Amino acid sequence: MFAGERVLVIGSGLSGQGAMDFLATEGAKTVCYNSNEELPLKVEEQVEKVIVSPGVPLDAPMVQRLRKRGIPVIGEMELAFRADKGRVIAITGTNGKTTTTSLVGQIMKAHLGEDRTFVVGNIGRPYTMEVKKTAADTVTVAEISSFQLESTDTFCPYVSAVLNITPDHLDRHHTMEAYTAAKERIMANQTEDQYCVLNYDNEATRDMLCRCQAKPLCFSAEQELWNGYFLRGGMIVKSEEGRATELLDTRLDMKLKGRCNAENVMAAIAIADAMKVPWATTLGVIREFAPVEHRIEYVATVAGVDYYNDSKATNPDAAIQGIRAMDRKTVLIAGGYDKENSYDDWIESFEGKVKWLVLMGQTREKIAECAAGHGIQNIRFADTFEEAFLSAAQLSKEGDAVLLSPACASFGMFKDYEERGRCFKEYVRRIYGSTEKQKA
Ligand code: UMA
Repeated sequence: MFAGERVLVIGSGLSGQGAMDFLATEGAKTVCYNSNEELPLKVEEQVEKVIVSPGVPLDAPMVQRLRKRGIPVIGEMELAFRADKGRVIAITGTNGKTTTTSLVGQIMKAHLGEDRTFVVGNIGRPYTMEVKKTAADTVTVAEISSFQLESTDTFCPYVSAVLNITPDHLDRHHTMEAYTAAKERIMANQTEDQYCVLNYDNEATRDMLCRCQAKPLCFSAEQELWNGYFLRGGMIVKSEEGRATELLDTRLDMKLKGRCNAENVMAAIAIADAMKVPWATTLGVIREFAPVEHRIEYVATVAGVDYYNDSKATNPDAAIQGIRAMDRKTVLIAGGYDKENSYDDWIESFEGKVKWLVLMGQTREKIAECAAGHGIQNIRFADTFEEAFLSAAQLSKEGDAVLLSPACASFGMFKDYEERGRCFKEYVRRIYGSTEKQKA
């Protein structure tokens, strides 16, 4: 497909490396640059195709200059898709896509076998690194971000899913319309013999129904659907022309907790159904599927407050994912060992959700100063982890979340992030125990 062609790969991260290796095996002549680097005129003049990494915006001057020259620009995702020999399941959404993708990945592995299922994309494994292994009987489960969708062209999954769309990444897409349009590209090329899973409760995704060419499969946590998957008193139900079948009890049959996870599970069920996976396989995997420990891990709901353990967020980048996953007012516990990171991007990602910031450890002053610079005033200091926890519990109200997502290493306070996470869960269990006693 690329033999002998001169291809420029922009971005030298994971996707860039994947694309370079893939293109080398195709016999292309590749060069790799980051978009802030000077591209020699000779290279610019000779390039025949351009592959962009997801982190590189399409309005970056380098990309625009190459486009003006009429050189085709596609993303790493599109590059891999064109070489996929099997069927593709693609999952996007503002929240829940990693959980849903790994759950669907496990369901497909249980159904087809480990060697016939590939889990790729935003979840961390570049698609180009796996695509050479695909065959007519394999399935690729891809988590796709709006960044990756923006640079697609012929991308057309057998099953697509848009879990929800709420404001995010506006620094990159500028408007909600542009962000939504990027997400909608997931189904743009689909046809009526394919499937598209949509969240019926979310306005933006419900709106997509009227533009969807594929067979729509809807799920709802709020209302009963004539056709689709919905919650009835905690039960996930499938309805066909009003005929309802109970599938599983979210309270008893799932290790994943919370409404968001009920939605993720309904989406996974719809996808598995479209892939004709037997119910026993799908439901068996869901029953056993556990969230990753210490990574945005739901712990419990105490007095109407949801507690999340994201102790694994030992740097600001990881902590951005933690706060992004919260869909409500949050009391955030952060701080720890100083790795001399910058906290600006992380604090900007709070987007008004953090009602109190409880800070501990060596970095507390530094974070507080940075937060104050971004207009955050509700800050509390704690001398110990226990004090931080108790203050957070006290500052939260019914309907809020308390999130431990420190953005710093645990060194100096704990052996490692796992010990910090276990300690947090222990504190949650303690207050859970005492409120249960009070109720009794
Ligand atoms: N770069 C430029 N110009 C820019 C920005 C970056 O040249 O304007 C260069 C950097 O110098 C660096 C390279 O691009 O050399 C990094 O590329 P990248 O930012 O695309 O990151 P990758 O390492 O290729 O990782 C990407 C995804 N990252 C982003 O979308 C930002 C990873 O998602 C994904 O796991 C990986 O591909 C494999 O598919 C991460 C992410 O943060 C988890 N995603 C965002 C999110 O979930 O919110 C969308």
